[in-house]
Amino acid sequence: MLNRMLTIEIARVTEAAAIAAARWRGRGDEKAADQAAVDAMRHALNQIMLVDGLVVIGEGERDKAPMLYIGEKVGGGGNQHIDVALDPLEGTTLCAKAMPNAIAVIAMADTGSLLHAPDTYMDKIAIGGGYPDGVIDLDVPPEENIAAMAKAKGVKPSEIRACILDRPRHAELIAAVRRTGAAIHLITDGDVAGVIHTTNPEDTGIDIYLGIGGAPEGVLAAAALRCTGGQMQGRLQTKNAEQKARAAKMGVTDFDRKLTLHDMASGDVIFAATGVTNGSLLKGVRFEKHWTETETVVMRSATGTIRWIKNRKRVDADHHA
Ligand code: VTB
Repeated sequence: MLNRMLTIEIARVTEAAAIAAARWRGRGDEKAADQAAVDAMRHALNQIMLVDGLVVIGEGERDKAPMLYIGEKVGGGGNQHIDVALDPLEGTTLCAKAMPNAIAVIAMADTGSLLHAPDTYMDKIAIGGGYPDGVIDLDVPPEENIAAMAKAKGVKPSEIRACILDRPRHAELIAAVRRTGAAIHLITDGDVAGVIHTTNPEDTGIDIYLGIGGAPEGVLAAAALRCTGGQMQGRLQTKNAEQKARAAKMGVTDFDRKLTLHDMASGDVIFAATGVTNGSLLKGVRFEKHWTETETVVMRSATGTIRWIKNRKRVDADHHA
């Protein structure tokens, strides 16, 4: 069980990463934005004294990522043992180009309860809460998923709004969804936000997420859906020997398994995201003369609580973390 005090501690972590990244908004330098977010997130994580954490989804493998690599210990060495999945800047390109929906994101969970996803692709399907179990299925054609959802929602298929990453690999998927008459919100990047959008269709205008994106991002999104309710399935895309080897190294044995939400994130989970650029779920960081403002959402699976935290921080405060 996770100490609920972590719900405030976790917000400090994504706030710090988002503020650091936001200074690089619109400057065309993805690497610098990402590095700033990584540094700030790592620093903030290591200030959480109660946590003894292990990064299971991070910036990459140890030999490739100097900081927040998979296997890095984080926290102040306390007795709350947790696994951590993080993406200090999800949507580096969105941030570099000052486009919507770049976020700083992290999930904390009981040790052993997050899928150790390799850095490969994952086929994903997700919807928000309030639908009967099993209404969507990764293994049926998109037309059938849209039809089943529309029926469950009590609307026409043409009233369903899907979100899909705008990639050539999705040409067939996009055509199939269009045949149902559903509307498609194409995104250039940022499918963690894309999946989470399904959990708040009133605000985001998105009912279903479909398509292939990053596997680590899939686990982060699954952690959020564990808290908000909603359904999600995923399947790792390990097309060649190199990708299979990478997955095997992370402990995956059945490469083609259809992963449920609980396969990706089980146990007690806390999730947080802070907006870097403005988006439909979160506002981006605001830098004003005398203060900096952030908007964060913190979710907790144990109680199904979703908190939006607006933080205004005085620029001339005595103490800067
Ligand atoms: C997604 C998205 C990321 O990569 O996972 C996507 O969430 C998938 O990869 O923000 P491709 O870009 O190779 O299609 C990002 O867009 C960038 O990491």
